[in-house]
Amino acid sequence: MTITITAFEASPDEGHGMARDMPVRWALEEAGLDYDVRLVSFAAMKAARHRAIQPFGKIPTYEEDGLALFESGAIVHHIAARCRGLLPDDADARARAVMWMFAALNTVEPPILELANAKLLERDKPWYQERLPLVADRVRGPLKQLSARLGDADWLDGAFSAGDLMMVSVLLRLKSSGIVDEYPNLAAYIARGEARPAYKRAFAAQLAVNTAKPPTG
Ligand code: GTB
Repeated sequence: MTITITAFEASPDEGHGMARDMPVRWALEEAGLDYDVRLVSFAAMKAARHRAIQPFGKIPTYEEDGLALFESGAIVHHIAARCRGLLPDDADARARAVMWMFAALNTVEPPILELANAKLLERDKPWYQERLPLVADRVRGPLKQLSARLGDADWLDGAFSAGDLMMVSVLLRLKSSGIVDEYPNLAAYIARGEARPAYKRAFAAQLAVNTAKPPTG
């Protein structure tokens, strides 16, 4: 079985781990699965060959024998469901781990994306400075509640799971904003995720793509 994922040929963040191939790589590393990476340009992402797999013209995708998937959350779930270590054996604990994956993507991430989009797309608007604190406060709502739920635990529900993998991946987007530092237990939670050997291997692999020198001659 050969697994192939897609990633940016040249990531806008130059390999700082913000693109969504990162949680997929991290899950594959946690699972101990070998994988190939097909690097795609923005033009290739919008071409029919790629859209046949990813109808929205984005990365990442995942191909394995006859199976082709898109959506990073679905890909991470697929990887987690077929290996040990990312989803608990106990059926109830497994359902809760999947619940945390959805909470990361459906509850915690939307205001974080809104903040990122405001900073990226609205900076030149006359109302930008007035709106920004409102958008940032919408990020704080779920963070406050997540912080209260995590308390002084290492992970969200017992052992590290795909739920933590997705939650840490989502929270990492906030790192440069400083907002997460307002919640020291969440900052420590992110640091625990980043300290995992599998995370480090995944990060190094995507950084290498973006720092590789173009071939000479
Ligand atoms: N819901 C989909 C998923 O989870 O797989 C979203 C996929 C998605 O948004 N992919 C982005 C993409 O392909 C890359 S990750 N964009 C290209 C396009 O739309 O043309 C989003 C992203 C991109 C760049 C940064 N960055 O530079 O910091 C961060 C996040």
